[in-house]
Amino acid sequence: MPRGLSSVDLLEEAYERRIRELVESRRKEKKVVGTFCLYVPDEIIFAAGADRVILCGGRSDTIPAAEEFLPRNVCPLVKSSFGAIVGRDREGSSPEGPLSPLDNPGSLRDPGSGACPHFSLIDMVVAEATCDAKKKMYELLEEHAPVYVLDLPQKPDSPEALAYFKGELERFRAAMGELTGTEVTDARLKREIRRSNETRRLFQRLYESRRREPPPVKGTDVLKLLQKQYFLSPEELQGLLRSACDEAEKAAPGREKKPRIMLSGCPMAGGNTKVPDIIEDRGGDIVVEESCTGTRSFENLVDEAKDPMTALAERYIRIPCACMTPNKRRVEGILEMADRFRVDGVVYYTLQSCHGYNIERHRVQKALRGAGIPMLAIETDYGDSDAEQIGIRVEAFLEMLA
Ligand code: BJ8
Repeated sequence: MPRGLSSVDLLEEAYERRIRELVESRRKEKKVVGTFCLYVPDEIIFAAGADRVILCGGRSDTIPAAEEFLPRNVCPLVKSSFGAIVGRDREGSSPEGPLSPLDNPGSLRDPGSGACPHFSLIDMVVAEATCDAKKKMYELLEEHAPVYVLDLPQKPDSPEALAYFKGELERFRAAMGELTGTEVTDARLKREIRRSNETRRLFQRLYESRRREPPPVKGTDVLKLLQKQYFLSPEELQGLLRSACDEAEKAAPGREKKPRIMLSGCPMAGGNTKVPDIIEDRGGDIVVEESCTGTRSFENLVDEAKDPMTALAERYIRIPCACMTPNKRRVEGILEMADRFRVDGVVYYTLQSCHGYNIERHRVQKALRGAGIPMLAIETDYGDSDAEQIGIRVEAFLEMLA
């Protein structure tokens, strides 16, 4: 049976340290930006001397506040994120404990937007033009913080796409320099590219260990590292990843053979572990996650030998998000990973009202069927009302694979 990673136990401590560090940074007037998506290159933010936290919400208790502004049939990730920002009077109501780990970080900023501890620390939201729900939510967010929107080509494979995206990244580079007063030079970018590539290599090393049969680590532990990666400083994250890799590589081989599962689909923001918990509780081994809280966050390094802006544009435009069209490289990637991780079955996970990933399910299913790999589709939200029913379906799927 895969062991729990003891490195994961250090995550909470690291997270608290990070919040204190950000509060301190703010006191010293260091700029902090909040992001919601992998298409925003960290390298440019860090090269400008700013800090970055991700603002994606994975909890259900912030959704009612959002529904005062957003239609109910918007995806839970958008509602949870927005609700955490506009939420009022809900402090301490989370099953995970108080919303703010510090006494009152909200006092550093607009106290009316204090439900999300990260939001109270940021100077600017760096948004991106991905799905409609996010794009329109960002417009409402402008009432709470300055918002910069990074545009993206919608057809990443078209001949003009790369040049357009590179131009957008140049504009973003200038905007970040203006925010912090630090010029984003090529030398600073190259240093940050090397640092981010190192983090990507460590994730790749950790995933490499999961190819073993049976895998040496629990998928839910790896997911926690993936979820918290966007809150930690690069140094703190790299330290945790190194010890996780060492632990995984030294772990004694387990004996129990369980169905090897790939999770594929929507990201699972911090606080959202419902489906992976069910899969592992019911007897599956999650060995790889094809999502933005998975391989999409670290696959493909930035080419360190090239001009940094070209190399960044080339790497980031290849992220196979379902917001893009066509998105063949996502399907190809799923098949390649299913083979490399010797996957027995795929759990295709989507959030309700996420049209991109829900519609793309058809293509993924067809490709997997062609490769003889069974797939179970689960469309859900952040609530627990369907947990039992999902459990029954997952159990039947795992029995079929065993
Ligand atoms: S690169 S997956 S992080 S956009 S789940 S809000 S797509 S309706 S989160 Fe994403 Fe960037 Fe793409 Fe990754 Fe919309 Fe779907 Fe909701 Fe989503």
